[in-house]
Amino acid sequence: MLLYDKPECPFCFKVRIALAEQGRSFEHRPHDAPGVEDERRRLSPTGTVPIVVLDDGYVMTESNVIMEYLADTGAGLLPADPEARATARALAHYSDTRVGQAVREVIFEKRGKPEAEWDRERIAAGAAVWENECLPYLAEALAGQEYFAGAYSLADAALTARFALARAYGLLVPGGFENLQRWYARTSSRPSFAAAAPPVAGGA
Ligand SMILES: N[C@@H](CCC(=O)N[C@@H](CS)C(=O)NCC(=O)O)C(=O)O
Repeated sequence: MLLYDKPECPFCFKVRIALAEQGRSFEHRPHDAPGVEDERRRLSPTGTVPIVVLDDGYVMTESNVIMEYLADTGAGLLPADPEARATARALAHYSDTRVGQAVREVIFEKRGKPEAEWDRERIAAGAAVWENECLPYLAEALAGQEYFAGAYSLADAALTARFALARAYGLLVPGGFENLQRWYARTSSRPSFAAAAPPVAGGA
């Protein structure tokens, strides 16, 4: 299996977590290596990463298609119960959409810019959605459980990637969300996190 990816891309990060959860080995093709941009455009209609090329040459684009393929062909990413599977998929979708939008506002504003040039209003808007919408919703979704769909699932992989990137750019989980703090400590201490995290989130 060959993975085209970008270290800080949250969609790639969650796929790397899922691959590590399943103990799959893969060859890595960084998005900016020489010639890779042309390959990406040939393999994917949008040119975005992640892209997976299986050993038989089959090409998959879109992170959620890849996550579902991994869940279909390996263990540990979707529970057996149909309602728990629906929960996992719904939370993975929420991670890609609402959580992603909030975190992106902060990251895109801060990354590579001197602090003096940050647009504080944009950062505050992202932080407000994170703290006032995303964290309350997720704390309730997690209530009484160790992982979002009961057992570890692709929802945890997706949210772990978002939370790690959020944290790297100063969006923390404050007091009042203790179950999310404990969940993050739990999920980020799994070996898959160390295997998949980009340097900005403490990885190699
Ligand atoms: N819907 C896509 C989104 C993937 C995406 O937006 N990837 C970004 C990086 S985070 C990308 O490849 N952008 C083009 C580029 O970096 O050249 C998915 O889930 O795979």
